[in-house]
Amino acid sequence: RKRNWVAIATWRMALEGFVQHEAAIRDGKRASEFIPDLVQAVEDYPFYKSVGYGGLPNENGVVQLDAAFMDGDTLAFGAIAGIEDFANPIRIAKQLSVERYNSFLVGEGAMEYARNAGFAQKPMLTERAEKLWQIRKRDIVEKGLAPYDGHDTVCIMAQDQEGSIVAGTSTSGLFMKKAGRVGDSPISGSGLYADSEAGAAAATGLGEDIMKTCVSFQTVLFMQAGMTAQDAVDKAVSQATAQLVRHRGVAGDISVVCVDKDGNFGAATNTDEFSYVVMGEDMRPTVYLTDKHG
Ligand code: SD4
Repeated sequence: RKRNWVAIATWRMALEGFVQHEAAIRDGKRASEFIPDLVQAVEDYPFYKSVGYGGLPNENGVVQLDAAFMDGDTLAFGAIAGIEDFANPIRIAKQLSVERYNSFLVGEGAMEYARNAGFAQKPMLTERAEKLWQIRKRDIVEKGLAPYDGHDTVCIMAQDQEGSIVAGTSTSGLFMKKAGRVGDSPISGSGLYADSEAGAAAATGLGEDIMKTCVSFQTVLFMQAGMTAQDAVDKAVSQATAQLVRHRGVAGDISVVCVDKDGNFGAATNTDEFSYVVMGEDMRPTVYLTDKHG
């Protein structure tokens, strides 16, 4: 046993997956194996509107999903974007992470790869998501509502007993996004980053602003420089927010979770409410809430 065990996930919706897979994790399952399991639990759940099955569709009424996987032992990184009708984007991202080339595929090419590799296909638009899409379309016209709203990416990361630090993300992106729009979630350093020598971080919020600030990479760099998880994430989120405000006058929602190699976790947000799930050595997943005041 080399290091302290710790896992953290964005949003309360990750909780059931932790409970479901707790026994296998307790038995010593490695992070590279259970991170996809935990992400898949969220992808499979039909009532989470922002990830996987039941995720909200784009402007054209089509569900397009982004996902990424990073293994901090080898820096293996795999991602897909704009994929339609595959049940578990995280599994495809994980498989791509071991490819020497072509580790990030989008759209048609990603789907061709996934079909050839035999990944499970499934119509991902649910009746409920379609109904919400119809309502939103009407509201945008009648009430002048902004299309982009209602988006919660799942990001899960852990350090296991051997000291491997692994992270995964999966999302349907922004509701009513343009066809082909890619968010931060599958982009290294923006949506996630993991390095077993330092720690891991991942983000949820307005992808367009997260990409502008590479906030996940910044959080890991702060940990690499010796900051604890919480100090690193506090500084990275406030710095990114201030940078956006300075340059653009406004900053979108940014929430980040992280773990450091000493088994500490951290979470920070520039929003009014951000929930996350933490599991430590006691193997009891717990939901926490934070806000922009810490
Ligand atoms: C995106 N960051 O595609 C994602 C959406 C999200 O909480 O996380 N929302 O921009």
